[in-house]
This record gives sequence, C-alpha cells and structure tokens, in this order.
Amino acid sequence: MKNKTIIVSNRLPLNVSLPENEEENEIKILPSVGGLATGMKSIHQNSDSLWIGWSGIATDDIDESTRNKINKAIQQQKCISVDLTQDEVEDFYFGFSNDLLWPLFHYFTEYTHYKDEHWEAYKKVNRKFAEKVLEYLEDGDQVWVHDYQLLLLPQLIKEAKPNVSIGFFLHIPFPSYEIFRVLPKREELLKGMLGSDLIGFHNYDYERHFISSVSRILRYDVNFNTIQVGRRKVKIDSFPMGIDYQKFKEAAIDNTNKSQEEKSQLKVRLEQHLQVSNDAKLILSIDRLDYTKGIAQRLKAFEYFLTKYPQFQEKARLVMLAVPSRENVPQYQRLKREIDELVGRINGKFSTVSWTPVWYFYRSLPFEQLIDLYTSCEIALLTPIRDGMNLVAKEYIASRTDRTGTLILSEMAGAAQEMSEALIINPNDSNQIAEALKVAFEMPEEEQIMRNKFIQKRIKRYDVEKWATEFMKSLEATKDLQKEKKTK
Ligand code: GDG
Repeated sequence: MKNKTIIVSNRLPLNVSLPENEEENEIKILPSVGGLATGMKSIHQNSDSLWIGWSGIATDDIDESTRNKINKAIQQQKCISVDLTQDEVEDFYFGFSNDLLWPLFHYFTEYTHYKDEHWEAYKKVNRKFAEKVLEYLEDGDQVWVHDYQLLLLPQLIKEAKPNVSIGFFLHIPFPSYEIFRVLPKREELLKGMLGSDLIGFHNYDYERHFISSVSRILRYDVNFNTIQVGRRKVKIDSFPMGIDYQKFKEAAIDNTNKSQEEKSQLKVRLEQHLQVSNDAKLILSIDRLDYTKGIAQRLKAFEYFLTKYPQFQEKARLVMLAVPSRENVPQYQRLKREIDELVGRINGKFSTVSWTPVWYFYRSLPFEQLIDLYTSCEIALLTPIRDGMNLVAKEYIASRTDRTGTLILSEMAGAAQEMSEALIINPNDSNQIAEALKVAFEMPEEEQIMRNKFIQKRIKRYDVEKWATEFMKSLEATKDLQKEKKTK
C-alpha cells in the first residue's frame, strides 16, 4: 500500500447530528465550518490520507451501539474518531486550550486562566491522540498535526516512533516572547512542539517569535531557522495558508449569472438595498463570534462613521454574520450580549422606516449564501484585534470576479501581510476605520479593480493546495537535514 499522510486536529472536519427521535435512526454527517476544516478539505478529499480527531460528540452522551454507528459513518469519510468524555472536553478543550492558550496566543492576557486539572486533562488528551495515531501509523507514513490543542502530540509520537516524519502547523499567532513567557508549562509546550521535524506558521513574525522563545526559554542552539534538539534538527518556516481559489471563483461566477427567479431570497433582499440610490453600498462582516475578531470595536467604529459622516446614513448597511462559537464559555456569552446590545443601540438610534443600518445574523449560513454575501457586498470590513491569518479576507477577494469591491483589513490579521493593496487599518482606531469606510465608499471603480487585480494574482497562485504541497515538500526535505548530520 502507498504511504499515507495522517492529518491530526482536535476536531474532525465534520459535524455529527444524532437522530432526533426513536423512529428516525439515521446519523447525519455534515461538513463543518471553520478555517482549518475549509482549508484542508481539498487535500483530504484528493489524496491518500486519514484524518484523526474528535467527532464533537462526547462518549458519555451516547451508548455503545450509537458510538459504533458514528465511527462507521465517519470512517466512510476517511476519518477516525478519538473518543473524549464530557469532562475531558471541558478541561482540555474549554479549559487549557480555550481559557489559556487561545487568549494568551492572541495577546488577551487578561482573559487567561490556569488550572492544574486543565493541564492534566491537556496532557491526558494529547496522549489519547498519540495512542490513536500510533494505532493507524504504518512504516513510511507521515503525520501532519494541526494547531494549539495538540502542542504536546509531536513529541509523544516522536518518542514512540523516532523515524516517522512529523509536521506541525499552528493556525493562530505565535506571540512574542514577552507574552509567551507568562505561560505556566511553557517548557513542556515548546518541547512538545519540537518533537516535529518541521514546524510551520502563517508568517515570518510568528516564526521569529517562536524561535526567540525556544532560544531564551530552552536555550537550544538555533542556526537561522533550524533548531538543534538533542541529535535532531527541527526546521521552522512560514507557510501563509491559502484558500481554494477556484472554488470561490466558480461559485461566484455561477452566483452572478443567476436569473432573477433563481436568486435566493437573501440575494434579492441584498440587491434591494443597492437600488435605494446610486451610491448605496453593503458592508460585509463575517467571523466566528470571538473576542479576538474585534466585532464590538467594529460596530462602534461603524456607529462613529454614521455620526461623523451623516451623508452615508440610509446608504450604508452593515451586513454582519457572526457564527456561534464556544457558546458555553462565559467570555463568549458576555461578548454575545455586548454585540446584541450594540446592534440594538445602533439600529435604535439610526433606523428609518426604509433603512436598518445593521443586518445581524447570529448563525452559520450554507456555502451558497456565503457567496451571496461575498458577491453582493461592495465593501468588506474585517477588523480582528489579532488573527492568525483570516481566510474570509481571501475568500472575499476571490469571489469578486469583476474585481470591484474594497477590502478594509486589520493590520493585526496575518492576511494583511499578503494584501497590502487593501485598506489596512488599526482595529483599535475608530477614526481610522471611519475614514477607511469613507474612502471605500468614494473609491473609483478603476482603482478598486487595480488593487484587487494584484491581490487576486497572489492568492490565486498560492492557494490552499499549494500551501499544503509546499508544507509536505518541506517536510520531506527535512529527512535530508537529518542525513547531513549523520554524514558529518
Ligand atoms: C483559524 C484562525 C486562520 C465562516 N462563516 C461561515 C463559513 N465560514 C468559513 C469561512 C472561512 C472560515 O469559516 C473562517 O476562517 P478564518 O480564517 O476567517 O477564521 P477561524 O475560524 O478563526 O480560523 C485564523 C484559520 O484558522 C486558518 O488557519 O486563518 O486566523 O483563527 O473559510 O468561509 N462557512 C459557511 N457558513 C458560514 O456561516 N459555509
């Protein structure tokens, strides 16, 4: 059999929905939404690979026979489930991963909480993942581990199978040393990551921060972007994640070619707004509802824009899609309330009989409707406070097939480094955002086209497939790095 790639991430790229009543006994498996799932999907579907992760259903919520049925259904999608109990999910996922690592890596130090039981669960679950990987690992296979929930996994696999090639990719920022050093268990986490042969980040800044933390905390020797770990060499590099460009382009072409009868109700309603006046525009905002995404600050900046430039009232509509995320974490519940209130306040203050300034959707939309939004909104306003990459920015530009449209993007998103032709703003500066909105409203179409032409060229060339193949090629090349050492 051909060697395979084992992809490992906390969640499998699917959602399992259990039968709602006795009569219905079909388990439904739906693809999931999110950066990693969307990005890796084409790789997983088109190559010889196996994906190991959690199915999203805790084992104590189901009986043995349902568990077997779920496992069988997901195996048909080349996926293998790691069983987690409700307590493990609570302490490993909501606890150590999302109450400590997520806020700290995004520079929200005030939101971090450390608990010993969370750390114990984090170690235990990483070991569970390692056991599952080892169960399916065959000679010659390679392993690609993803993201901050599995920082210890590379070392656990390497200790059991020293010859296996292991790649690790971090989807979120790696913070500067001054932030990272705050973390309890920092040595263990760095050593866990260094079990890999290749560690990838979205950009050079994150790579530099990681190397600096390793050399200052562990005092390991670093030679440019290679770290000496005992007798092994570990390569560190950046791989800015791309999107499935063709998929978005084709979907956008189909979408814009639809006849009036074929259009979705959403699309029809969006277009109605544009008919209000020649210079009416829709401003798009899409994120998971997360404090790192700067949604509340964005709403305040939009309110400031309508106050400072009243000529845009009735013309500007913010279409805001916030996808529910980590709903049982108190921090997220508070943010949800704040956003609900802000939307209420802005709509209450400015609405007229014919215009509502903010159209707010708190849900996840099917792909076709996402494309309705990308193709109908002439401005995208994406203002994360910190963001590893931000794929929405790339998807928006890929969907603008006539090249019109203006992207306003936070300088704190990894994507900003590849999209300098966008209007780049500081997400904490309401005035700068308001000014950028005014510029976007008034930007001549030729200028929009010119700017987007450059970005499109770049993101088309470095799409998600290129990202993954470059990563895998680089992982393959690390074998020579080890040989170098042996022949010396
Ligand atoms: C993490 C990092 C990094 C969103 N709403 C819907 C929907 N989506 C899809 C988008 C996009 C993805 O979800 C979101 O990706 P992002 O990159 O913007 O953000 P995170 O989920 O936070 O992802 C991030 C990423 O990993 C990859 O490394 O860029 O920085 O935080 O693909 O299209 N899709 C559908 N309906 C929705 O309502 N169908």
